Amino acid sequence: MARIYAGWRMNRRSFLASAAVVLGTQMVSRTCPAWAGGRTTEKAHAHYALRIGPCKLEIAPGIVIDTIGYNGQVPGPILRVREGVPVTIDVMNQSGRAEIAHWHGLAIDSVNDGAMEEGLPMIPSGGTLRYHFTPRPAGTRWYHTRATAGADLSAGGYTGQFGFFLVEDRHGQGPYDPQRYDQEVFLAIHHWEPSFVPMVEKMREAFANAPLTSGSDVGYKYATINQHMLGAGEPIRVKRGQRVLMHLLNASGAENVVLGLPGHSFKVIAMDGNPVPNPVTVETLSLAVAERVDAIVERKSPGVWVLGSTLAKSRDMGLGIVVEYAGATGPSAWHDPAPEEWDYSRFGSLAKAPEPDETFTLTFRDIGPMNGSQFDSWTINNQSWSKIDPLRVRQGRRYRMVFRNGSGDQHPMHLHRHTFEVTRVGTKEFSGLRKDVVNVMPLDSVAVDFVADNPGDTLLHCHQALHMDFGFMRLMKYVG
Ligand SMILES: [Cu+2]
Repeated sequence: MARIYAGWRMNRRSFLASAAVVLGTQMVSRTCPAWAGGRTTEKAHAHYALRIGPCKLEIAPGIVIDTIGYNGQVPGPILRVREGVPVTIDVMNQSGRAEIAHWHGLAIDSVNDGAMEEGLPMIPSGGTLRYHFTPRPAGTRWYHTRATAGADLSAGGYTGQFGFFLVEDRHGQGPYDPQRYDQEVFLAIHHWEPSFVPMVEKMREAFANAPLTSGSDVGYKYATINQHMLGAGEPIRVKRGQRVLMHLLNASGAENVVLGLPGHSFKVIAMDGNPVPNPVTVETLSLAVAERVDAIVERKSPGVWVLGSTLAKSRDMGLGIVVEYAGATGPSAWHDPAPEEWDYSRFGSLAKAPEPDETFTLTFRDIGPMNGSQFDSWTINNQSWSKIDPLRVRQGRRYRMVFRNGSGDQHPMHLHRHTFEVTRVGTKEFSGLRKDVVNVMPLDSVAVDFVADNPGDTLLHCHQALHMDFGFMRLMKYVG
């Protein structure tokens, strides 16, 4: 079975180079080399090394991005670990500024989680930090920087510091049954060269080209899937009848996306790495910042197609990748899919979730620019980070958080160190959809339930960098 980062050609030399970096050999590169394939390991490794450093990324002929990546490559190497088997990761910071790496979607302790708000100091430039933890639960997780960018759009989540972190189950499988697919590809989305765009312009543009897919004050010049802009990298090569498991990750700093693939549909089997109760087939996939979708695509329409953004402007920016059937030739084709509303409830179960022991109602508001910033500040119940009271929970109790979006922006809400269950979107109640990020649409409300089962300080925040960095965070503390 092929298991590759789509769009990358793997050869033995580059594979060995990658393996050497992973093992800690000094192979410092200032350019981002062609992706060495996802197979940094065939089985669970006990020890990884990641080097954070500057690199140049040629996303299309003549278009070179200066950024910061892991091990001189973007995306970073796919880390494959096994649930329950301890892993050590040495993170060496050669970026020239303080950094921190976060393991997203894992139920680990506060110190190793990789968030300074939970107590882990930043790694100074020139320093190395050893993380040590036992990964769980199994599923498609990821890792990324948690450095604050603020108004510096060349830092933090705007850089190339992201990669897949796959937690195989205890049998070394998966995270999904390999009988269900013939080929596995990893697709990480990112946007490049951000710049400040006043919100009013974004709104005007959005209304002219529905649906609203961003509420960001940031515009971009380019977008990539893995290392390349649409058409610039190797296509995903498929054969008729193949079932391809796509692991999709929105690793953008501040941009939500909607994707389509003409002539095909996506059977969604997992969200944020957790199998969904109801694997529905859809025409388009919505991925807010930090969300993952694992979907099986059955290859039934021979040709050369674009898997890409449903917005023409975003595809022009590069947001897509070519899918090429064996024997097919010619330019890649795009057709607009029928409009489809992204509805989390379709993937859940109709059974009602148990009542929580306690409910927190959290209202989000935009309070406009503060302290001379060009970017708006954000509040949760009228308080902003860091002057905000923590939520207090007791171990073993079940909690509900009701997110009430009092703004015109979308907010991908992320809870660290826990998996929550989405139990209501708007007026639709459901259960069983386990996630670590949920996107709350403008003026909508969403309820998520979780069991306080992992003591230690825990960060709750919007994953949109411009919101997170301007007040939209709150700590949860275990008490009693
Ligand atoms: Cu937000």
